[in-house]
Amino acid sequence: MSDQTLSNLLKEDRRFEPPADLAADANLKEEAYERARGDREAFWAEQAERLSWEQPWDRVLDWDDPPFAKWFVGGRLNAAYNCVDRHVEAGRGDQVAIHWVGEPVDDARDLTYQQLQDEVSQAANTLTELGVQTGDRVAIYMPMIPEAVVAMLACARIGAPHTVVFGGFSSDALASRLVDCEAKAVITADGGYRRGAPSALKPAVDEARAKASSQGHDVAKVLVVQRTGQDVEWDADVDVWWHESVGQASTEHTPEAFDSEHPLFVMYTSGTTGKPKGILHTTGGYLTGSAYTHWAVFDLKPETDVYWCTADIGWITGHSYIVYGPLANGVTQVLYEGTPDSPERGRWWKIIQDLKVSIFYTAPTAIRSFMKQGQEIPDQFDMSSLRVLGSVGEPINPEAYVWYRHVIGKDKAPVVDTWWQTETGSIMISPLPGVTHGKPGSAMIPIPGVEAEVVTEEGEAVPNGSGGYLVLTEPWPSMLRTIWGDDNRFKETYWSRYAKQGFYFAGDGAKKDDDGDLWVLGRVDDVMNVSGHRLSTTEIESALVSHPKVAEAAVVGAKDEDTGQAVCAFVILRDEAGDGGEDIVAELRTHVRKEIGPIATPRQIMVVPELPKTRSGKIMRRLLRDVAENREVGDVTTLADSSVMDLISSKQSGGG
Ligand code: 6R9
Repeated sequence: MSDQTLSNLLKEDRRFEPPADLAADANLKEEAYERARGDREAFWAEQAERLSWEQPWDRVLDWDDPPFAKWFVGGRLNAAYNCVDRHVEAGRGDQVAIHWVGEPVDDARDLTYQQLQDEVSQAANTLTELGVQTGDRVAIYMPMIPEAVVAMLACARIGAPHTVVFGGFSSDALASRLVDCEAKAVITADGGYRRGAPSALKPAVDEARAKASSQGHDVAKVLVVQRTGQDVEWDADVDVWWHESVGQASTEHTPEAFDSEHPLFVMYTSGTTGKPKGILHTTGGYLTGSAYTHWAVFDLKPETDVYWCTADIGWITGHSYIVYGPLANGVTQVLYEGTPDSPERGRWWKIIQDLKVSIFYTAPTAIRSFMKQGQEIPDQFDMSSLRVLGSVGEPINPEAYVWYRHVIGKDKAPVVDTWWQTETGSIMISPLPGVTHGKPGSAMIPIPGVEAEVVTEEGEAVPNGSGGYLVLTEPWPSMLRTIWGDDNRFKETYWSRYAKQGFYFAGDGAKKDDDGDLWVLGRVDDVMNVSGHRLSTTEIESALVSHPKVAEAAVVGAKDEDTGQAVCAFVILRDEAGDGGEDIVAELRTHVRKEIGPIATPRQIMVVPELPKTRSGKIMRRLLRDVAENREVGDVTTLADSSVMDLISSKQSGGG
């Protein structure tokens, strides 16, 4: 890391202590860190006790054949029973499990744990009737409706691993996943609502099924929820309506206990290149990790909290922090179908106000877009119920953190910046809101039970004040078990770089500040090398966003004859900044120079109306690099809005 990079981050000296009331009643206390370190396996066994096991394990961890881990060996449990039935058995059947809020205003529905149990049982019976057996894979391609959660739990209940494909993905993306995991069935809907209009899903399933067939894989059944009532093509041999099958099925279903290492789901995540990786998670360890972290990191009080995670279930955050963690913990939560600003910009804040949400978990990209709209909108709502705020998905820049804490949390609700990945299954690095103080921009320290380090190329821990690669140094229960069908790629991608030390390589760059707290800088491939200096895209973005006229920024390293790579920035201006004035580019270059140093000065700054983002809100820098290097723009199929690149490219040819 360059000295400039480090000194800029170390300039961030705001500190927020945990609120006294939260600290006094915190689920975990300071001592948990030491206790976990003293006997990690005992600590994790204690966390696994949160679940109901039909048969207890006889060994906590089998790490005899690394990197292939087995957790809670010999134990047997059913994930759906743990997320639903046991709460009903404990007398909490009438508690609301899901406050579902549809995008059309007033289209809402509450499901109690009892109702959830009935529907999951019905769906499990239907899947079995359709020929789905334990071990078969089922793809789920759905909008954010309660049936999506029911579908996942029904699969878990019969031991059929699900693979949820984000409802906004193309038929191509769906087809490649159907083929890769050889899905026997697909659960979908006719469509869903987005920005006030019905948008179709079933046609993409029809197309994907045809594409899969042409590649030699036939999907046997497609179960279709009627959500919008739009016309659909119907293949009577394959297609089955949910309301005519699940709706009529028996609500009696006895869950079978499966081995702790039974596959629970496959979640596809894009690698830097090549075909998506099917990340495999198994039952006992994953459920332990998601339940424990949800309880500890959000300081969850299941009896009184109303929790809301705005992720989509097509993303790992939706799996761990909408479905498995929260439901295993028996909380009441909000599930929202639509976009943040439909039909009005204050929609999210109104939901928080009306349902008295106390824990709120979202992504920095959403926070920044609200910042851009201005404080007046959230200020119209009473959000005093909020007590913990979470952030996930990318580094949160200090300005966004402080805005989130101040405007949304009223300086009362702490922000937990949670670092983790599809592969880690659950949160690894985060403050504990009642224990750890907060520093804007830092994910702070590994949670109790997790061991992380920042290391050099050679695998040596870096001293405080230095940067390097983020690794996890000990196995953890919710770790990925492999890449579906590709053990070699699993070893190669995550375990080969530090094979000697046995570290898990996360693919992220990070640094330790002078206190030893961690700052995740983003993917290693987002780290630029300019004239031999390592610069983080995140850090330059953060500097740009700290300028009063800038709402959002994305930075890439473009090939440069002189310096190896050069910094290219794309910025969106705040509404009130208008077009920024004619000197805006010079002004921003000076600003970055001042904030970080001359080495970081962007060679090129383009003012753009939008940035290309994936559906999970990550900026696709690869596409921006294409623009910066004057290449034809590559594959845009995983963008949330593929027209964005046209806007940006036209800007550039227009001399923007
Ligand atoms: C949960 C999720 C994982 C990658 C990860 C990192 C980035 C996620 C972050 C963060 C900095 C945080 N990331 N959370 N970077 N601070 N709090 O996002 O999973 O979609 O697999 O992405 O996201 O780069 O490696 P996934």
